[in-house]
Amino acid sequence: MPMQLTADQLEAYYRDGYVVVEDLLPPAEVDALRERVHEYTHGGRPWGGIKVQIEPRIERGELTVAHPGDGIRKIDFLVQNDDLFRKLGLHPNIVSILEQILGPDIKMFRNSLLLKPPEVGSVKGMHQDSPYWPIEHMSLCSCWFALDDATPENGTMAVIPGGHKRGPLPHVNVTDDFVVDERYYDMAETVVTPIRAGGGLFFHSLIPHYTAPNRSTKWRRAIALSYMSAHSTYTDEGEGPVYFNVQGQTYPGCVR
Ligand SMILES: O=C(O)CCC(=O)C(=O)O
Repeated sequence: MPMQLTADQLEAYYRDGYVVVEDLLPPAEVDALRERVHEYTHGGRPWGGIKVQIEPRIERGELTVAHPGDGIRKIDFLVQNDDLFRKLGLHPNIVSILEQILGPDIKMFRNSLLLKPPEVGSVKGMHQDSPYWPIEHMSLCSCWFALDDATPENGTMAVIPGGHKRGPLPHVNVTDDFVVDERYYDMAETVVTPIRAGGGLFFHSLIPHYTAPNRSTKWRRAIALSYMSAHSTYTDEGEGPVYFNVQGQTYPGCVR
């Protein structure tokens, strides 16, 4: 039987905007995913349709690393282009939890492997996801899946419990980032969420969250798998992209 949230966990998700679920995948499968990431970053595995972003300080020449793979910050579209990551994005344990939250018709909005190399990975400032995304209703759900033990030292996720109920907050541009205006939250409200490799943080697209820099000597690799109900609508110009279908049907006038 695939994993399910208990009634208490589901209530916590609605109340707090997040829930941590450990042991979504057995260790051998997490090892295989880590090995696959290493093949892309350090082993010369062809990128295919995968999109890569480098740490901005490295791009600007402010920081150098021994190997180019040590400076990668983000890799998009692995679920669409890599067999192991597609299996993860469609994993029954993840999808059955999403079905409890989003209902039976589910599309993937994005998947981004987020890398914080040791002593290089930088901060991702306090933000909500929905203000970045052209999707209504603003109630997408992401599973931030930890490929390494994610700790306060290496930059695990930190959230403001219940902050999703404040609605979309004003964001401002700062160097290399787009963050919630500091007048709208207090850092004392944040809760840091350690997660073991193989576990995930399920979180609402309006919850304010951030990750600290990686100040440790260990990698922090995680993949953000973001899903939406197929009843969602696309709010930018045009019809929008055809999103990766996770399960169920598409509805007229809704995301394709
Ligand atoms: O993993 C990170 O460092 C940031 C993740 C994040 O902010 C997100 O998935 O929305």
